Amino acid sequence: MKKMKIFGLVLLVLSIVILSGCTAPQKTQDTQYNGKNQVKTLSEIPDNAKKLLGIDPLGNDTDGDGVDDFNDSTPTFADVTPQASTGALGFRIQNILVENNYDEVAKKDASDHLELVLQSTTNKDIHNMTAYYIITDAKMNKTESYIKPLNAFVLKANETRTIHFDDGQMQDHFRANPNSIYYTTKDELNFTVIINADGYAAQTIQVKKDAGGAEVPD
Ligand SMILES: [Ca+2]
Ligand SMILES: [Ca+2]
Repeated sequence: MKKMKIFGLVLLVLSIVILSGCTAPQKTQDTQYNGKNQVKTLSEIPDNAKKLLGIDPLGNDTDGDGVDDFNDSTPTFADVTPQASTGALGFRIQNILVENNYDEVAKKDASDHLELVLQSTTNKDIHNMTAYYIITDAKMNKTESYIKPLNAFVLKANETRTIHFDDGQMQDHFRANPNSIYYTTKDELNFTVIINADGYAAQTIQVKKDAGGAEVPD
């Protein structure tokens, strides 16, 4: 599938999803069609088709590698590996959680999601942090990876703060792909997370999500 243009995959899925008006689309170029029931833009792909494709219905570049989903042959795998930031130690990843079902800050239940506790070790605020995480399902032999700039996030001097990857609706929460294997499989998953910050040494952590898991608060 990784070798297959998503455009081709879109057509395959749409042929399943769109059962009416079966006029065969005429391909005019790699990313566009003309005529009835023909996809012209990424926004025209139905959400249920995006689910089958495993991409984020709210985003145009699910994996954050700069290539929009429509033209990305690997829409859930960042083809560009971010260069690790270098410099003095400015922060640590104090903890990583993948099955926590309670949000201490919001004080309410939460579905399984990726969660990191970042600890500043400097007396300066740290801006421009980026998360890069890789999820591997050995059973399915499938790997996804995502580049997520932590927009507007500042790790203040000497503070410890938790960031979440979920629906991204609250402060310090960032959007994760809801159609990721994180949510669509109960296989054991292995995570590697790298946090980059301009001027500071990149930090890496790994964690395993047990098979089964819990996709709803427990
Ligand atoms: Ca992409
Ligand atoms: Ca990609």
